[in-house]
Amino acid sequence: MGDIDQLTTGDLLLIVDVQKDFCPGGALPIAGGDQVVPIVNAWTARAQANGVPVYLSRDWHPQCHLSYQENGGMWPVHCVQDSAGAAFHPDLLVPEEAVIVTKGTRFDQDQNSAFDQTGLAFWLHKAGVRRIFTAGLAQDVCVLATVMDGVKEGFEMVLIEPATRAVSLENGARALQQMRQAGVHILSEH
Ligand code: VGL
Ligand code: ZN
Repeated sequence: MGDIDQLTTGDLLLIVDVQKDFCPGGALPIAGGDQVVPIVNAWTARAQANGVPVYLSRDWHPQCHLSYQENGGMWPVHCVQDSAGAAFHPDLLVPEEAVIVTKGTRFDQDQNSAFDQTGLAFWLHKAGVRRIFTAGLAQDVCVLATVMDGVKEGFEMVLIEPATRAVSLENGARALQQMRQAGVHILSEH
């Protein structure tokens, strides 16, 4: 394992769901969601400077989706494909060469993890990625699911904790605990 806060060959930066709907003023606002943006941007710049690939996932639901309250799910309507709210935060640095991972497109189930039925693990293994730095929204939902799947897929997972925010603080604390127990490295400084 390389230095834990040094991006190098074999690393990947995976930014989870930093979309308008998850920020204050959005359809499913997370407190302080927009505050992750400058931290994430600094990591993106660092990744670019070190030749480390940057991937960004986005929640991208059909207009009618099982996770919506109107369909018996637990969330308000959010991240509808091609809607303004589904766009990345306007200040988020999205390099031209960044790879977008679209998830949540199934009508019949949620895909909280960026690995869930996307083929992402296959691709990253093929590309020689061994360690994945993650950040984004929400710490207790899609970041958690993505990080735990990353562990299962055999990647060394690093969470940039200051660049995440939880829907629920209580669940956020639980999520951190769960990740720690799974062997995830939690960076508490940026
Ligand atoms: C998310 C709630 C519903 C997330 C997605 O990206 O964390 N949260 N859909
Ligand atoms: Zn969603």
